[in-house]
Amino acid sequence: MSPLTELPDDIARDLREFTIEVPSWAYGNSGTRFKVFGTPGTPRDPFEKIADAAQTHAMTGSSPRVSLHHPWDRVEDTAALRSYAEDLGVQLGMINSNTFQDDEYKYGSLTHSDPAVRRRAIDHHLECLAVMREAGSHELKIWLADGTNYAGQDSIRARQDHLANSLAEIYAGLQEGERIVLEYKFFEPAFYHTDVPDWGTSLLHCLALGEQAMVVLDTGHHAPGTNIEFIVAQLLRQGRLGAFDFNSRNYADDDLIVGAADPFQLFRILFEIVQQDAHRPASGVNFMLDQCHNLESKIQGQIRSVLNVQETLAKALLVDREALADAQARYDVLEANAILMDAFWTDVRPALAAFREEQGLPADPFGAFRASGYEEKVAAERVGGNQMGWGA
Ligand code: LRH
Ligand code: MN
Ligand code: MN
Repeated sequence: MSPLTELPDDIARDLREFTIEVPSWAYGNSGTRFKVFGTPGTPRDPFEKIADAAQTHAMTGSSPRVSLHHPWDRVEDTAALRSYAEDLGVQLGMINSNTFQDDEYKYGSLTHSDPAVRRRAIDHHLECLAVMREAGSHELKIWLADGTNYAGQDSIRARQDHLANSLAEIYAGLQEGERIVLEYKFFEPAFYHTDVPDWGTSLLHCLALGEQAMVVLDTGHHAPGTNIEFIVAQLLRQGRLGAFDFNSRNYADDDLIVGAADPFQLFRILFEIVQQDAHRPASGVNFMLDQCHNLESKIQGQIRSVLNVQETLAKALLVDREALADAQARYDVLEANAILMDAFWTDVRPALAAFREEQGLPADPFGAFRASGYEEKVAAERVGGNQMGWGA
C-alpha cells in the first residue's frame, strides 16, 4: 500500500483541533525500585518542567497543556507558574492529587478507617481544587493508592463506604464548569485489593456523585488481555469518559511510550473514540499522557508519544466507515476486519509531515528537536534534577 501524502480536509480539521495534555512528571527523572538513572539537564523545579513541556508543544503544535501533580509541583505562587507557562505558549492543565507518599496514608487515605486521616486526605483534595483554580484549570484527577495487601486486613465494604463519603465531600467543593475525574487501577502499590480497581467501581462512584464526576482510563491499569477498547466504548456510551492517561505496557504499569508496546491496541482504542466523535474538543475527553522515561531522553520521549497518538488518530480516522458498516451488515467478517487493517497499515507519516509544514511546524518534530541544541543547553545550565516529582 502506498503511503498517504495528503490528509483529507476533514481529517486535517480534526487533527488541528485535537490536543494531547502532557504530564509534568514525565520531564523529571524516574525509574524503578532498583534504580533511578539521572539524565543531564533534568528540571529542578516545576518551572523548568514547564519549560521542557513547552518544547514538546513548540515542536508538535499539539500539546498545549501540562498536567501538574500536587504537591510535587507545589510552588509558592501558582499564578506566577501559570503566567510563566502562558508566556511559553502552554497552559496549566489537570491537577493530580497525591495521597500516596505521606506516612499518615500507609493504610489508606480517603478510605482510611480513622476519620482524622480521611479528613486530612479530603482537605488535601480541597486544597487541590484551590490550586486548580489558580492554575486556570477546571479538572482534578484523583488516583488513590488505597488498598490492602492481605485478605482480612481490613473491611472491603467499610472502605467503599468511607470512599463514597469522602468523595461526596470533595465533590461538594466543585463549582460550575469544574469536574473531578476518578482513575482506577487494579493493583500496585496494594497487592491484595485496591479500593478503585476497575472502571465499574469508578463509574459507580461517579454516578453516585453526579454529572461533574467522570472516569479516567489509564491504559496501563488493567490485567493483561483486558479489552480496553470495549471499556472505552462503554464509558463513552454512558457519557462518563473524562480522560485518558495514555502509556503502554508489556507487563504491568510500565508507563512506556504510548504505542510502543502495542500500536494496534492504540489504534483499536482510537477507533472507538472516533466512532463516537469523542476526539472532537466538544466531547470533553481530556487526552493525556502518563509516562515515565527511565532510560530515554524525556522531551524526545514526550515528542515521540504525542506523534504516536497523532499518527494513530489519523489512521483511525481513515477507516472507511461506510464500507465497514456495509461489510458488517453482510456478516462479512473478514472484509470488515480487512477494512480496519487497511487503515491501520497505511503509512500516514508523509501526510502528517505535510500537514505540519502547512501550519509552520517542523515536518519532523523529533529530528528538529534533536537538532535544536536545547538539550545541550539545559544540560549545561541545570545541575541536580529530581526524581519524578519527589522533592521537586
Ligand atoms: C498511578 C498513576 C496515577 C498517578 C501517576 C503518577 O499508577 O498512573 O495517574 O498520578 O501514576
Ligand atoms: Mn495514571
Ligand atoms: Mn499508573
